[in-house]
Amino acid sequence: MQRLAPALQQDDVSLELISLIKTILAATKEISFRVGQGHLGGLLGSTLDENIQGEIQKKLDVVANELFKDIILESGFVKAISSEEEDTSVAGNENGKFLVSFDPLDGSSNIDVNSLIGTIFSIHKAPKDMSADDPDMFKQAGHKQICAGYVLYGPSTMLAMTTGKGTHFYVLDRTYGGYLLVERNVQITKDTQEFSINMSNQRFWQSEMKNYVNDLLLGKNGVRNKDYNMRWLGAMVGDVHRVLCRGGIFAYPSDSRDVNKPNKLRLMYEANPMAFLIEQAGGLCVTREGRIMDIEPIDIHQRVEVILGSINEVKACLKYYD
Ligand code: AHM
Ligand code: MG
Repeated sequence: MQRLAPALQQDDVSLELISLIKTILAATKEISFRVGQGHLGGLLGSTLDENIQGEIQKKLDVVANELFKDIILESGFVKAISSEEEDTSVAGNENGKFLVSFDPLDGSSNIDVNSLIGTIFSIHKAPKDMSADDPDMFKQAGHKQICAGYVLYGPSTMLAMTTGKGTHFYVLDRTYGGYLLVERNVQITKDTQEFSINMSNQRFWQSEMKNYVNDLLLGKNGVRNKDYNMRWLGAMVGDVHRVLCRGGIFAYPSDSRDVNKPNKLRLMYEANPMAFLIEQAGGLCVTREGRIMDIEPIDIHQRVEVILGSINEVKACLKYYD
């Protein structure tokens, strides 16, 4: 099996970007170890602090964020980072060529129940003419990403990553201490009979999404003429991984639970990196209004509706909004 650096060279990735990716992955190896310690590591449970989004931080959220931030900033490769757990961007090396946005531990509610969690990251080029402490550097659309990926801390620690030449899977080999390529050019099936949505929010959805999901539930007895299965892990990183592996549709639609917060998922470090991975695997990632990666960001922590997965199923869903 191919090691990471040669696999990336095959995709024509620059040596500087390979070095940054290796740095990011060094941090994920450390997080993987801490996650695996579970109760023994003394890091389960919550802190008393809230992040900028008003969510109580788990102890492991904070530790993963500090690890990720420190390792990446110390490398000197990045001009700044932004994170789900940081109020605003954090300046790095003024001459750094890259910007990294990340969710250090996605699926935080799974931490204390020993279920799936992961780290999501997105890399952009740093503008040369802006200062390292200017958060506006991050206001770049998803289609300008040069690399995106996630590491899933599951039964095996897996990396899904793209640099724009297909989406590839790697597994952390603990005997060798690095990630090995296990699947090149992952392709999402065009059709599916599996959907992933938090059904408990159904009464808060707009009528289009209600109608679409109702038709899925009717199965062979309805207009879709096939039966569907449902899965919801409570961790986007796990749900998206399943979609990449065997197809499916994953949606976190806008809802009316809180008028000040119609969307849950964050554009910069959840939706955009997943969109890059999904599109590179032949899938679609959209809101009702269009492609996620074409959204011009206005804020580091902005939230967005997400509908992603198998191309024909996402298109079928969008028809309800016509
Ligand atoms: P987090 O980054 O704080 O863990 O929140 C994001 C997560 C996603 O991973 C997941 O799809 C969603 O929130 C789950 O939401 P819900 O609480 O509705 O199940
Ligand atoms: Mg998250």
